[in-house]
Amino acid sequence: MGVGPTALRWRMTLLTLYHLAVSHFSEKARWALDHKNLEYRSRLLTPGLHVLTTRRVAGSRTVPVLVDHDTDTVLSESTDILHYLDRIRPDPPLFPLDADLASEVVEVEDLIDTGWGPNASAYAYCHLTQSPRDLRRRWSAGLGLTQRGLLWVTMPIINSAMRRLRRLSLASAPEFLADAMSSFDELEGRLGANGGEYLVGDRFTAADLTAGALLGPFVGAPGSPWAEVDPEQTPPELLTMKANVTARPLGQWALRLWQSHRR
Ligand SMILES: N[C@@H](CCC(=O)N[C@@H](CS)C(=O)NCC(=O)O)C(=O)O
Repeated sequence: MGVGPTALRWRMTLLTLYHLAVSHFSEKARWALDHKNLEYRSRLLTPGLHVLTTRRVAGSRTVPVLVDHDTDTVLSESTDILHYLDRIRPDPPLFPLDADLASEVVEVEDLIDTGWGPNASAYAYCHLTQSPRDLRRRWSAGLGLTQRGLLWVTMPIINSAMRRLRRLSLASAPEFLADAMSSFDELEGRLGANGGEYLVGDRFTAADLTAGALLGPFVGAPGSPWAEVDPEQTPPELLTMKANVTARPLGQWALRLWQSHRR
């Protein structure tokens, strides 16, 4: 039996990425893989039900998860994925060779990952979970028919579980926003102090990639999974946040980064 070009390509692909279309941490891993020009097999999961897969594959709850079948490596933290990709494909580097610059990159990346990332997302979901129907429509992007059906059935349970587990409510929203914006201010200060082109040093690093990916949903960058969001089905609070973020130097910078550095 002959082997077609598709089958050949699958057999040569040694990396698999488990991810969610609208997840900004997943975007961080996708951006890194594309930046390194690495081919990978994409496993797009169904939101909520993704845990069944991530627990089985990586013993963890969140996406992204990267598997390198060649070395039997399983990674379930986006930062570990970036470091790993730098090891297996050093060029172009994401972490500088200079030790001082590298530790600054790690520090800024951590600020984005733990400050901006989860708080901005929690703020968005405080509002998005008010309307499970609109959220389901948003989450359906990129999914096949079966996955959409599963989402349709499970959405009410997932929506209320998310609200309970992540303390998402209209009352908790302002605190998440304040925490997100304090990291945003700090990042913007660092960008300005470094000359306005890159967050650390004088070239693109993991810090810039992380900021670009995690700011993606909040600037609605053209070409990103968040570009096509319908303003009619978006809570006004999120439209206001997007307007505020994109009016600021860091938001403008993120939009430029998507144009100049996102393959
Ligand atoms: N520290 C993790 C955070 C990943 C994360 O929070 N992923 C979110 C999507 S953006 C997720 O999987 N949420 C679903 C869940 O918590 O069950 C990383 O850097 O990879």
